Parts: sequence; C-alpha cells; structure tokens
Amino acid sequence: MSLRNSQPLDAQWMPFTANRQFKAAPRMIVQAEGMYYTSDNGTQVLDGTAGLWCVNAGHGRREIADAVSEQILTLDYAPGFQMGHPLSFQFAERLAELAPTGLDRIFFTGSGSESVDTALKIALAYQRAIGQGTRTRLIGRERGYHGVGFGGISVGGMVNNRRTFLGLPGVDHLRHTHNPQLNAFSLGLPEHGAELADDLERLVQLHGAETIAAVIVEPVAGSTGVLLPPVGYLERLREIATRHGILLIFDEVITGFGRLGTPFATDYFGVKPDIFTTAKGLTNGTVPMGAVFCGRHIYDAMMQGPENAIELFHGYTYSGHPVASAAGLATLDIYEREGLLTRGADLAETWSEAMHSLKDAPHVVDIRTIGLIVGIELQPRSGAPGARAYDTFVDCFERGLLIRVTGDIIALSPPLTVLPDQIDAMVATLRAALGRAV
Ligand code: PXG
Ligand code: PLP
Repeated sequence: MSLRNSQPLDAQWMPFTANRQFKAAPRMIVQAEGMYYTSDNGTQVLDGTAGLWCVNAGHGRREIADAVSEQILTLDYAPGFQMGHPLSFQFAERLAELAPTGLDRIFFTGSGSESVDTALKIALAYQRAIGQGTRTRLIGRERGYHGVGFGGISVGGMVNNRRTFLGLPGVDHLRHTHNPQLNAFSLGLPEHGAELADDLERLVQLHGAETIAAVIVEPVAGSTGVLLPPVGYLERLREIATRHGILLIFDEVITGFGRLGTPFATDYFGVKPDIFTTAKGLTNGTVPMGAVFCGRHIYDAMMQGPENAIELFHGYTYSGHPVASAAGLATLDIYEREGLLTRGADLAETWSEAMHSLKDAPHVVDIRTIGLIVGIELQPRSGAPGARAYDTFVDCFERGLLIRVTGDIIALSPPLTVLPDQIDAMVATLRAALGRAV
C-alpha cells in the first residue's frame, strides 16, 4: 500500500510548497542510496539535484551514519557558549586547511540562512570594531537568494520572498547580471556584463561609501535559476569594494564543497571575498549545519578589549553541534578519499556537452552550465508562467528523474559522484519530457 493512501498529511505545513496541490497528489520519497531515491510506489528516481543541492557525496554513506551514531552515544550535545567540546575545534581546523589562504576563521551555524545572517552581523560588528561605525548599510543584488532570515531576505532579490515582509532598513541592491539577449547559450562564463559591477560604484555615489558595510553576492546565483557571473564581473566587484572599504561577502551555500569543481567558488574564480558563507554539502545533507569562513583580518580586528569580554554577541544553541561536527568530519574524509571536491572539474566538459545537446529540444531558450550545475531556461507558456517547467518536473519525477524548477528554469546539480551514463540518462529523460510538454 502506498504511504499516500495510509498516512494523513494535514498537520505538516510544508516549506516553499503549494501545500494543497501537494497533499492532493503527493510525491513521497521513502529511501535513498547512492545516486537514487526510491519513491513510495517503488520507482527508482535518479537524483539530478543532490537533494536540494546538498548531498554532494551521494546518499546513504555508511561512514557518516557510523560517525553520527557513535557521536550521539559519546557526547550527544554540549553547550557551546563559554564551553567547548573537541569535535567542533577539530572540524574547524580541517575546514581551515581546505579554505583559501587567510580565510580560515570559522563560525558555525545551523543552516545557510543562519550563515547569511551571521556573515552580515559579523560585517557590521567588524566595521564598528575598526572605527567605521557609520557603515551600517548592506548591499545585495537583484535575483539574489540568501535564505529566509530577515537579513537574508533583505539583501536577497527575489520578489516573492520579500514582498510580504518588510526587511531591514538601509539596504540597497545591485542589478542582476542576466542578459539572455546577449549571452544565451554561452559556453563558459557569459562575455557581456562585467560593467554591471559598477553599480556598486553608483551606490557609493548615491549613499556615501562611509555608510556601506558590506556587499553580498552569490558567485554563481543558484536558486534564482543558475546565473553565471560575466567574465571579469567578480574581479571588478572586488576592486570597487576594496577601494571603498566595503567588505565583500560571497554566499557559497550552493557553490561550496565542490559544486564548481573546486572546493569553493573563490578558488574557481580566483577572487577572494572577506567572508564567505557555506552550509549545503558541509555534512552531505545529513545533519543541518552551516559555516561562515572569515578572513583573519576580520577575526583579529574583533579580538579587542578586555580578555574576559565576549567579542561577538551572536551564536546559536546548535553552533558547532557535536553530532553535526561528527557528520562533517566524516563527510570531509569522503570528499578527500574520493577526490570529490575536484571531480566536478574532470566531469565539467562531459556535463556541459551533454546539457548543451538539449539546445534544440522544444521550448529551450537558454542553457547555462558551470562545474556540475546546469540551468535550462524554457519559454514560458503564454499566460501561465512557471507552468511548463512545473509540468516537466512532475513528468520527470514520474519517469524516474528528480529535477528542480524555479519559474521556467530547470536546474540540475547532481551528487558529485554522478557517472557519465547517469548524465546521459538525465538528458534522455529531460528531452523526452520536453517533447511531451505543452
Ligand atoms: N544562500 C544561498 C546562496 C542558498 O542557495 C541559502 C543561502 C539558505 O540556506 P538554507 O540552508 O537556510 O536553506 C541558500 C539555500 C533551490 C533551493 O532549489 C535553494 C536553496 C534552498 C532550497 C532550495 O534552488 N538555497
Ligand atoms: N527563542 C528562545 C525563547 C530561546 O530561548 C532561544 C535560545 O535559547 C532561541 C529562540 C534561539 O534558538 P537557537 O539558539 O536554536 O537559534
């Protein structure tokens, strides 16, 4: 008997879901192993999205399960305020080894949204600590996604996440970089648009540099539908930020941990932020956790005042949670042993060629790939934005492929363990689904 017939679904208010539509026709996943989910009717579903971009080493990893269960029995929880336990320090040291030089002071959180709010608060605290207390303004970018905390939605740029909630005061936005007229079907980074980074210069002229604490961007915008930075854009943003004493924050919640074929996007682009946020991939999706990587200059500037003074009035009950730390350490072991943080680089060309072969599929107006990510943009059905992509999502799921859609853009980001024939299977299922889509 399928779960959907036997189990009431009323009590849970589902996140980012059309609750009534889902509950009328649920899609239930009951198991996962390797690259596949199993749905409640027994269908094997190829995981084209690493869950929600987070299961980078594939599903059901025994080493993580063992580490977690052992840790719960050894030390399930310990307070993290004015107290410590060895594992979170070990984990931070391991992450510091992986981090780009100088970006190795690590603050633990429970999610990407918490990482973003933490990074923004650290930026404000840092500016104050160095005598720049007038810098209270935060700059985001149109179409940015930085989670759902009030800080994240304020600097974020997706209208549905913002319109109902009055965010922080003193926030402004750069324009987004999406320009399909000039950049459609680019191979590699889009050629056009580096000058959009000059929006930061414009905002400096408008507000005064001395009022701006930080600018936050996703190096590759994920949730909004995979927007790659134009050639030279991130370099230019870095240069303008530095020139005006504005901190640059990269939100690497999606790009962190191998998604682009390098450990972090900052390695891929060779552009160093002052702070970057991570979460997905940190524990292979097993236990919620995030980590904010801060430059030493940030940490050092905050270590002032009397030694008995708390330097940053911020932290979560679950910052550095022992079980999450155990899961994270086991995850890093797998990444290292299997070379997963750079595997995306070896597969990127195969991936890009396979995905770009969909160029002539029905409804496709743009394809964008980087590392092991693709965004496939569809022509919206007239009068029904998002419907064509949603129908394609349902069709693919029923035929054994999990994809992600946002508006009329399909996004794929499989576990970094994906095999070439599984990439071919994704393309074949997608092509057939697009052929059926009306
Ligand atoms: N920053 C970025 C860049 C993200 O992509 C967050 C922050 C928030 O992380 P948490 O852990 O609080 O969700 C994210 C999360 C999608 C999708 O399908 C993307 C995210 C979450 C869920 C779905 O695009 N990104
Ligand atoms: N709300 C209340 C009443 C609390 O006592 C706490 C933490 O002590 C929080 C919210 C914050 O929870 P967390 O630390 O898990 O973010």
